Amino acid sequence: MATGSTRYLRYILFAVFGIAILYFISTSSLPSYAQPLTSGGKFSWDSPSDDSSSSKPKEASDAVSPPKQSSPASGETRPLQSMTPNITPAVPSELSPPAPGERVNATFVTLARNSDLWEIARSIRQVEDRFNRNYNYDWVFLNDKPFDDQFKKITSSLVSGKTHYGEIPTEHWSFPPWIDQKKAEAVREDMRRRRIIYGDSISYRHMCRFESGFFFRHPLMQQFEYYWRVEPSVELFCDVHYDPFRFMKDNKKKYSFVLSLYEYVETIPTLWDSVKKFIKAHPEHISPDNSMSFLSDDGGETYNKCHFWSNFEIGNLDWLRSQAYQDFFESLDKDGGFFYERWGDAPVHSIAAALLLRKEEIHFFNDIAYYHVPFTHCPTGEDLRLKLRCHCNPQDNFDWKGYSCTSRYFDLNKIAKPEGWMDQV
Ligand SMILES: Nc1nc2c(ncn2[C@@H]2O[C@H](COP(=O)(O)OP(=O)(O)OP(=O)(O)O)[C@@H](O)[C@H]2O)c(=O)[nH]1
Ligand SMILES: [Mg+2]
Repeated sequence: MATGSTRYLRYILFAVFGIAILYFISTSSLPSYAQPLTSGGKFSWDSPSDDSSSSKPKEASDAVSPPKQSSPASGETRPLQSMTPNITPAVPSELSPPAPGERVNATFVTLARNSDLWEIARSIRQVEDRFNRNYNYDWVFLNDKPFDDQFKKITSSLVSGKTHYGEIPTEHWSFPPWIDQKKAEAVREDMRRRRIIYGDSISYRHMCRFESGFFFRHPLMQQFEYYWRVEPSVELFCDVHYDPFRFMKDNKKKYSFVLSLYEYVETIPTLWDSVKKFIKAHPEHISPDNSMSFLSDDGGETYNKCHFWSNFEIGNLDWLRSQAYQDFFESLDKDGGFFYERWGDAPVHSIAAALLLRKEEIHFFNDIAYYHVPFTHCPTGEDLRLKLRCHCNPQDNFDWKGYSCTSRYFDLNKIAKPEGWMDQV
């Protein structure tokens, strides 16, 4: 019996000893800075007070560098030991302070469907982060159907200025009475067979006609003088460090672009005939200092298909509402090419800008870095890209590639191309 109890006592002693060893190993293997966490104390930036903390791993001390502002607000210097971090997350209660200077009477404008919500949200976020959070310009959203509450809720939370939501009147988003519906349908069927992009789409045609002739006439747009068009899924790669609307106004610019290219010929076979008809009928609207050589290589006989890419535009609304532009649009619209072919708003705006405006009224924004699938405008010039904190790859810049018309624009305006352009050809 006595031998038995000695054995039990020995087992118990071994067990206690084992547990004590395990406890010792487990606690001593924790780094010293973790002690307060495991002991239930509060997390602290306390500085090492003795030599034992010099065993603190390097990475950890780098990762948790103390806050820069170590003095209390009163200006007293607290002992290092009592420095604790402010671990309560700061509530971002304020927007960035507005940039100084007077605002222009201008707005962003977006045509979108409710289903475009998350794609336009991405665009807005970029425009706000790179520019508008400091300028707080309004944003007009237009749709052929009513915007739903979700669309309004999300977009209004993202825009720092006021948001406006408008429905497009039916007359601006339907077949005009002079269009032969049977003929238009046959064209769509033919384009579908020939696999022309958007060739069989009715809504795409309404969209192009609306952007060509009506968005600037919408009641919500009437109050504004300048617009900046933003489409879903676009990107801005650099800070916009000044107000482009102010630039446009102060320099009497009417139209601007960042990307230019050649139009897909199958979509505009008779557009130039229609333009020539307009030029003949309204010579009074053609600017004496126009940019015809951007559009044509033979003095206006044929169209070279060059156009400014209109998914990005900053422009003057009064110009689009002018008699000259109205006559231009109406003349083209009567010829029916929006439905009998698939005329895009990009060549329509571009041809108007090139013919009705003086050369210096058109501006190329090298410093606004932009992407709309599949093309990128990344500013030429490393100094500029660094200064504007750009995150685009200069190799992606489309400006000086063979399918861009921007080089032609520089040549006709006798503007020196930015340094480094040759490396991107
Ligand atoms: N409300 C509304 N907006 C539309 C409709 N179709 C296109 N849009 C908008 O019109 C703009 C152009 O349409 P996208 O689908 O982006 O056309 P895209 O593919 O960029 O066209 P390309 O520039 O020719 O390549 C975008 O802002 C769209 O949100 C439509 O049926 N209804
Ligand atoms: Mg688009």
